[in-house]
Amino acid sequence: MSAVPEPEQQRLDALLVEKRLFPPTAEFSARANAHDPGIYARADADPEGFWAEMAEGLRWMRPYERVLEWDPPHARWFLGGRLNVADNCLDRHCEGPRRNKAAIIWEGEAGDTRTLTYQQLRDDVARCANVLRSLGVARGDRVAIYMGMVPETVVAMLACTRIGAAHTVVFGGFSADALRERIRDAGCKLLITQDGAWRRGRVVPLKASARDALQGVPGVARTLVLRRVGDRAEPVTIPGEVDWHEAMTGASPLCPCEPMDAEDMLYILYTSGTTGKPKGIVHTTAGYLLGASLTHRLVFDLKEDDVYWCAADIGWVTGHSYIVYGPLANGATVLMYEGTPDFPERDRHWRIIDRHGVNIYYTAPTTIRTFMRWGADLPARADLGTLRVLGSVGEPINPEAWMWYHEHVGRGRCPVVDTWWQTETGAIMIAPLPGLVATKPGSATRPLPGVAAEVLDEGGQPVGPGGGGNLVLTRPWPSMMRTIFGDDDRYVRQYWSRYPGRYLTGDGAKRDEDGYFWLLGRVDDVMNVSGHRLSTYEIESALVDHPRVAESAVIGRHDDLKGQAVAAFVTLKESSEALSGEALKSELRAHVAQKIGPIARPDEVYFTAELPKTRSGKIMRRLLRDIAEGRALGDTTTLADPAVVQHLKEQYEESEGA
Ligand code: 7RM
Repeated sequence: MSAVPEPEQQRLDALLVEKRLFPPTAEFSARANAHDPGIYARADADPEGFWAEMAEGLRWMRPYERVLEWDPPHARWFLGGRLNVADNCLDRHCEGPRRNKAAIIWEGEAGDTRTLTYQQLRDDVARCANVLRSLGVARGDRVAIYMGMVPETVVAMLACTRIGAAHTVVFGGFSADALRERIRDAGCKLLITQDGAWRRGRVVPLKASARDALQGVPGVARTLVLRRVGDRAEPVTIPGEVDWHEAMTGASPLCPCEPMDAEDMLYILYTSGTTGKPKGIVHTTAGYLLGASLTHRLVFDLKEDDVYWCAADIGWVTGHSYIVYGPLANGATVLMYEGTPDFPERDRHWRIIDRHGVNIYYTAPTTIRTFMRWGADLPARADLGTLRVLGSVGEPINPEAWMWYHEHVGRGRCPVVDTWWQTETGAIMIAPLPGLVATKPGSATRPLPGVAAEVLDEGGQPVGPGGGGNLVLTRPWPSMMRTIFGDDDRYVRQYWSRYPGRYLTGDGAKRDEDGYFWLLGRVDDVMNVSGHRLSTYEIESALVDHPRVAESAVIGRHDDLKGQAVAAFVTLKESSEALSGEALKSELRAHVAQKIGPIARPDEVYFTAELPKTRSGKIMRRLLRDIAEGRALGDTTTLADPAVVQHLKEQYEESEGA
């Protein structure tokens, strides 16, 4: 039996057809933070006025003189203004009723928990800031943070922010080489790491990787090391290391916030391009904080007593904007979980939601599809009655997964907000305001107030309803990246030269008759079959629509005749039925042909237990193309599990008789 039984499947299909539109309930709208539909028109009529009004929600140390200086493609926001992000995220809450409110409720993988109030978090951040100063870190320096999902990672980030140093968080799943490259590129002065991180009951040896990464990097004289796993990590020494706990014990909890210029750098976050070295995306102080906090409040409809959980990793931009800066600026209670969703059992997320009374839950489509594969009976056994809003981010969410999330997690009563944005945009750009916008499964709906997006054809003309093209943003926005660290030319070329004056997202999209945006994945992934442009995402959605399919990745492989041939890599739902491989393959090919058209019918279907994904859950189709075209694998440093792609390669070559 497949995880979603046949009658259930039919019911979901019927819902998709009948109820394509999910308008907000009257009850939700009445209480929603954004309840005035006029907000869109107001923001459109006077974007700078809109952002100025919104920026009143920040605490400024000195008022700004001008909202925007736009010298395309370079923007400066809130010129002359001074503020400090840690002051906004911590100190101002400590001066009022939020002082003893939980800022972070943390759950370790083993089930241990810790709660830090705003006051406690502020004190820890101030102590850590003093430690950083004592280790020679000053305003304008860069600090690398290579840690896991522990509260100290948040403390380290905010400590940098407090003294005006920029952090670059390197995801704990990255290798020593990847870490070294980022430390070098950013010119970091200090590294903060931990002995090891827990993952599925095992230790990820962060400190050992940190030691290896520092070989041949003379600029980093000191390393601050948090003990998390103690004896469970192999003993490693790093020259010039300082013990986190010892240093913190002696440090004063008094440390004033450095008044930063609105345009001072807040952080660098590296994101991998398709080719070449990773890009250090630069975010600055005021605009970023405004974007992250405003969208967090409006899109998730945050209420004072909410427990909010973003299940992303902190090393990803989603963790920066929606675990740390947005929620803390809003004085929210943030739930943070150290481990994986399947430890010790596959119901861990549902248990966490019930244990802590989570109201807002934000995760990625890949996680939702994994939950689907594990079966609806797991969430069914939980209460989940506290949930009020569900979010999705990271990839297009296919309608099947959207509906499953809505039905089985939200029990039909929580709006699902599909949030489109990028490391580069800093904050959510296209998403429903849940009290105002009717949602459609699979669509991120419309740009947020103040954001202007278009879908353009190759000639730069907006495409009409149903047409596909390049998604661009046509106006600067406060949380936009300012440059690529050390490579402004690449910033100009990559994002602003295709359509001058407009920001190229690199994503394909189409709009429907209501003007809603449907994201189609990265433009690099689009295929060309006999002169037809096909989106990998649409074929993947058609495959996932089949009751036996859990997840799929589709690529175009070079074909002498057609230009490209469609190859589909498919993960099946857990099933007790024996696989009749060939029969199922033809069934799947026919299913796609019937859903989209014969042109989209996959030439080849490969079954696989896993797909190559980044740690943030994005399928790395580029590697599948490398495999299918018999090339050496390109950069694999961002893979969650490098063994997956190696295994796939062997499997593929075997099946091709290569
Ligand atoms: C937040 C984040 C950015 C890329 C982006 C898209 C894809 C993200 C959605 C989405 C469709 C979504 N930052 N993407 N969210 N595609 N619908 N709701 O993921 O820099 O790591 O990636 O992710 O392709 O360009 S990111």
